Amino acid sequence: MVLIGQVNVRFRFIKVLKSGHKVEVVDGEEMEAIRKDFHGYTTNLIRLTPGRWLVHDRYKNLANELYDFKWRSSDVVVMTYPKCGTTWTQEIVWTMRNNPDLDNPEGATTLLDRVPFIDGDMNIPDDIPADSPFLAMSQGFRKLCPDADPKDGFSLQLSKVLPDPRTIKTHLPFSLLHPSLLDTVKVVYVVRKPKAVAVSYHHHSRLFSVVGFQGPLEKFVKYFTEGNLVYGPYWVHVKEAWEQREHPNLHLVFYEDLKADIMGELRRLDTFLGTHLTDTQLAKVAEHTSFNQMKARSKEYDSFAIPEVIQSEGGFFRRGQSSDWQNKFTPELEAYMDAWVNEKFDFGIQFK
Ligand code: PPS
Repeated sequence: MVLIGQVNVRFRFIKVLKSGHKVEVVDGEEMEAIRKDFHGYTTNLIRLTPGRWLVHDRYKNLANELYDFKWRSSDVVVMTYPKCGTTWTQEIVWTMRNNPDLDNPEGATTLLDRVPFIDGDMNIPDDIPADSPFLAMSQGFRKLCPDADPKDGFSLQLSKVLPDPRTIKTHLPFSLLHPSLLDTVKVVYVVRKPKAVAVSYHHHSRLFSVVGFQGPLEKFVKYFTEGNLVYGPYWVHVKEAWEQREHPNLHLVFYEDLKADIMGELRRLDTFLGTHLTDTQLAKVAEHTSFNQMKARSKEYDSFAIPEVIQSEGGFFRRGQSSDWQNKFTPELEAYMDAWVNEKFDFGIQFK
């Protein structure tokens, strides 16, 4: 039995995945209790062990396909736990590789079409209406997969047919993907200070009705620190990447470094990606991917968000700062988080 927030949770074993993870479903009364906090969870959650990854029920049907996904050597994967700066980094990487002079018309298309979120389909509710703005959003999917049904998921289907060079986003940890991943593709892994991740994830979970979190930051932090949010324990996710940090195909980025020295970080990325861009091109990339510019041209991210939350707290592009968490944490909550960070992130990483 595991404690989720204030809820006692029992799991029911259902199958083993190709990755070797045991799938246990969280259902019945236990799931009902979680739904009291997360109003958008219309289907069950499942737990994958080892790792205690918490994912949506739909993941069990996608898991083996994601594990066996045919990566190409020219692929770049942007991997992060939610809210660490994925969207920013995927736009940086795509622009460096595909649009360094800002003259590629593709640069004006929806980011999710250019950089598919390969495991994103698990977040789409089964009962989503066919005319939902979310399903209508992917023009790239409609163009490249004209005969496919978006209700079968569009991110994975789009990822498969996207022409080279592909840049692909994932929130999955290394252990749920094929062990040969890093020997096949380049991976950019982004980490962010845990307090900032918690604040941003809390906002995200209130902003989107498919999550529908109801409650204050304190309650959300409890879920976060107990590893009981979708995508599971942050510290295990980061640890798996940290252990691979010497691998030549892994590039570790701190969100706070991107904020503090974007040109320095772009130069490091340029070396890693082998893009050979000039400083003039890198400066253009920095400007094009700045918070204000991305917010202004990515309105679709808020098309299925709750308007009242956008009004009071901001939309998907909320603050885009390193230290905004300081405005949200009480001294007590900060002390609790500091003790938790010291205990869980004991493998050498120093957050900025
Ligand atoms: S998601 O939903 O998991 O993919 O979210 P993710 O993109 O990983 O993280 C969202 C946070 O990143 C901020 N963001 C940016 N910061 C700086 N510059 C740019 N260009 C940028 N784009 C997105 C976004 O505002 C979220 O952070 P918070 O702190 O909530 O503002």
